[in-house]
Amino acid sequence: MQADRYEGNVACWPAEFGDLDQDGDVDLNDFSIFAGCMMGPGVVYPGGCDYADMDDDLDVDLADFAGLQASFPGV
Ligand SMILES: [Ca+2]
Ligand SMILES: [Ca+2]
Ligand SMILES: [Ca+2]
Repeated sequence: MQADRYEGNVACWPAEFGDLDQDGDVDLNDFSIFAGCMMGPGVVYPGGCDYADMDDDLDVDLADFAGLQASFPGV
């Protein structure tokens, strides 16, 4: 019997908060994506930026940046 249902790189693991490019870490690449998505409070973010909306209120602003910062290792 082999139990090989658990593979190391399964993509269905919930994305870590802040990993905007979904490469498994939170680094400066994610920050640069976030910067391109940040439109300010109350402004609906452009398509593809849903991961940058940390607090899920349909904009990308400083509140979301705080969420990203909290995910950044070493901060
Ligand atoms: Ca990343
Ligand atoms: Ca907001
Ligand atoms: Ca938001």
